[in-house]
Amino acid sequence: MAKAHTYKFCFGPWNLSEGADPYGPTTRSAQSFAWKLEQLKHLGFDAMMFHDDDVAPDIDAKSEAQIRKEAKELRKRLDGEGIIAEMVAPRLWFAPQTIDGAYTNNDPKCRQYAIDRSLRTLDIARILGTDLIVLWLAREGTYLREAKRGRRSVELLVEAVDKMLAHDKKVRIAIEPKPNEPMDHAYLPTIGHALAFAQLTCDSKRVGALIETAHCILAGLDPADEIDFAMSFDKLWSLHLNDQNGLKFDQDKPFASTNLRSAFNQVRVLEQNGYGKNGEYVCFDVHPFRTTKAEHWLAHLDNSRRTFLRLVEKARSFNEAKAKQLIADRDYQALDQMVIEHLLGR
Ligand code: XUL
Ligand code: MN
Repeated sequence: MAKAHTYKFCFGPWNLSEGADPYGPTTRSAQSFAWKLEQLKHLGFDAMMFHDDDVAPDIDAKSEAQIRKEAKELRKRLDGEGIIAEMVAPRLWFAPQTIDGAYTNNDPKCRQYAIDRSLRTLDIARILGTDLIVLWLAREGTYLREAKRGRRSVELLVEAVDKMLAHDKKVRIAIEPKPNEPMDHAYLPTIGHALAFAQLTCDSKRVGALIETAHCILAGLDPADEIDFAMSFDKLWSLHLNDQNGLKFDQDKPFASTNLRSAFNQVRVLEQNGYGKNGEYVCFDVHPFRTTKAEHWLAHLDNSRRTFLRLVEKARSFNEAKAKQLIADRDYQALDQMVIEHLLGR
């Protein structure tokens, strides 16, 4: 077990969402961005993750100079409040140009839009003081596979990432895989795909991954194994912990809400691999339930962090010597019960 260390925590403005879903409107009235920033420190979090248009709203209508100016203003505010910018991600799934994909769009003008916007995101990140860009490749896939050629799509993704790597020689790109939603099938659905893809880029050392619990579950994979896999390559540069109840829509439930044992195993492998020792943050990509009243708006973030810290204690107090002995005896029945009783508090 790696030496004990403390974790740093992070969330994004979208994690204080208003409760809208595809079937109904918001259930809480919108709060200002300033309010969201204020809550971060109160909750004991250290950093915020940003989409490009959190920094410069209505970004497509703004000049580069205006975007830089707004990024500088935000940087000043963050410095003043002692908040770190963990990453910036281009929100490439809202614009009319990205209806049929961003980097893999069949229309070259639309692909150019996606690349131009991504390069601006890199400029924003530099101003905010982070070298980490997250790419959730939301619409890089198809509703039907005959609509695009898979191999061509991989080449287009490489081309786009290469342009980003060339634009800023210090930037690191973390791919956040998700197998589906909004697309039927996404092109980089798992960590294995993301890390294999990195090898095709012009500077594979600067292309890594971000793991989200719910996305692993949607791919039918074990989140703890995905974490171990990425960390075997030193490529886990960020983390979105949450939970997910089976193969349904992306639920972004509070961490451990569905599967406490899986959450324990995720924390245990983070501990074993020393996640966070190179400055990585534990981010919670969680949403309040639609039913949540405004006065309980922050509870899902506070609870996720509390649960995480309790599970760190559980990982650190797990009787590893006893587990090793049971493994040597191949007494997995006893090992199973030992884990259950440990989580139950005995
Ligand atoms: C989508 C998702 C995004 C990314 C950031 O499922 O998880 O919120 O984390 O673009
Ligand atoms: Mn996420």
